[in-house]
Amino acid sequence: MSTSTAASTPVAAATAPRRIPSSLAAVAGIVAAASALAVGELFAAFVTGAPSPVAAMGAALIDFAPPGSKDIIVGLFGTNDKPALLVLVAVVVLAVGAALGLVARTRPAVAMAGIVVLVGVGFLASLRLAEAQLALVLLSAALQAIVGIQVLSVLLAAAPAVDAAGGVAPGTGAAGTRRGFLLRAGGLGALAVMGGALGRSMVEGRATQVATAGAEIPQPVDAAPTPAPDSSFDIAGLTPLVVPNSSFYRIDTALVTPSVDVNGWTLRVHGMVRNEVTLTFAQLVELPLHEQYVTIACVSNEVGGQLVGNAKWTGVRLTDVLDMAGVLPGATQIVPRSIDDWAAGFPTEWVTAPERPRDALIAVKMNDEPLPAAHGFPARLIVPGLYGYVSATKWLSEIELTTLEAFDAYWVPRGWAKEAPILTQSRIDVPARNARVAAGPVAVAGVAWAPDRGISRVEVQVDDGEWQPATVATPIGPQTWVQWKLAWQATAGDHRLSVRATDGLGEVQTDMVTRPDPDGARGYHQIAVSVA
Ligand SMILES: Nc1nc2c(c(=O)[nH]1)N[C@H]1C(S)=C(S)[C@@H](COP(=O)(O)O)O[C@H]1N2
Ligand SMILES: [Mo]
Repeated sequence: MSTSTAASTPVAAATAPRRIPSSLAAVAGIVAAASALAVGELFAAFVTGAPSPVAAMGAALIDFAPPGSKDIIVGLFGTNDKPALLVLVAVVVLAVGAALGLVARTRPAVAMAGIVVLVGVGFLASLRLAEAQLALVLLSAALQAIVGIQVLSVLLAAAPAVDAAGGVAPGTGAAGTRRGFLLRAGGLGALAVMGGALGRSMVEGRATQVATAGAEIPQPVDAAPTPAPDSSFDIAGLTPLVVPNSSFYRIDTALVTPSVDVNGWTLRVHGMVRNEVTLTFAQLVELPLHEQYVTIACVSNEVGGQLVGNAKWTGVRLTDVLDMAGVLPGATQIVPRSIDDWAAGFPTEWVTAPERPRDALIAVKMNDEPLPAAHGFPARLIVPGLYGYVSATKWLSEIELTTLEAFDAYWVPRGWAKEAPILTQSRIDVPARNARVAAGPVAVAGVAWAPDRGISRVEVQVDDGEWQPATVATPIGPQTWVQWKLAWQATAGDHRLSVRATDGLGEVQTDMVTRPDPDGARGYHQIAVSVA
């Protein structure tokens, strides 16, 4: 009979399992996951109180990361660790989406449940954040799940099915063509990418807008003098004495830069004090404003690294605010916390000891501008001589007086030292590492720092030769770095340059090499140079 082949085909289709090709199923899953992510980002962009699920998952990753992995993240990605982490989270989510697409070929219900679980992870991560409001986070998660499930169903229905032999199974009714599937998947995928990117850029953009608005800051009572001409050298490639805000290093755990409305902002001083004090921004900046140059550094900075910078800071003396509250005897630790609940912690003695008082500032300006959002708007702490993680809280919201035993700052239980004064370090900026230079006089120059002991000497060694004294520029003060330079008579061949500094107390920088954890990297910065 002429119908024999037509009649046999449905039988074959019914016995051999018909499936969507795995590549298309994976694409369907990826597009579904991307759509759910995009909904989450857009929701976060328009509704405060529902944080970005991608950022929330990244934050959870940072928080649950084992000690030392901050180094790995910073090391791998430099100061671009945040975007890289967000990309990593998104890639993992899309990979899970692809897997769910494959599962959906045989067990659609399990795949749909998988999407709910995936959205649920973002939901739980979001709830950990300070700005999260349960109802809004729940609403966002519900929308993400609905959209994810819808997109997956639509794409699966649009995909062509194949029989066991790989041929397209005819007479399957709902199943579509490869072309139709790809058009739908491409369209929905493009929408998801555009929506997600728009949401992301809106979330990031908001942080910078708020920061530039509405902060009236009076003039300081003692303006820091402009550094004298002899405090810096004019050498191409040498780090500027004062680092501009736009190129200042940035380190923090905040995946989304906190955007603080200065009008609602307060600083609360509490704990072991006679009277708790709460100041609005206007009340804070009515107190005498002081100005000083201070070099701050990150404990994660490798020898020769860039996680250190010097700026002019304007702010209220920490001790003025502490005096308003009246610190009780026995309050051995100062714990400054941020609006995103990050905390530093350092000995009260560091800023109050009469024999060595350090002018710690509650800074509101950086290089004559209101603090940039990335550097802690509207107020942060700057404590001369201590690494950032124990002292330099950005987006400051409260200062608690407690004991050293009662509380450990954020990074301490994660494997970093409880007390962390900045180690003496020096760096060669020019010539660049592995540079090729012509024989004859070559300018060697860099920076050296030991806040707040100051730098008394910098020496350079060529290969295994004598240590030669470098010319040190006039320091602005003991709490800032100095530039140094040396005219080197370079001879042909490959050479190694080393640098070492001596602090203001006469102590030579140690050559004992250590890793950054737990209390800062030690050792001399050395570079290779070839001279022709
Ligand atoms: N709120 C908050 N403040 C913070 C941090 C943080 O993670 N959160 N990181 C600290 C660390 S480790 C350093 S080194 C300095 C860096 O300051 P900067 O980004 O302005 O250079 O900020 C400190 N203040
Ligand atoms: Mo740091």
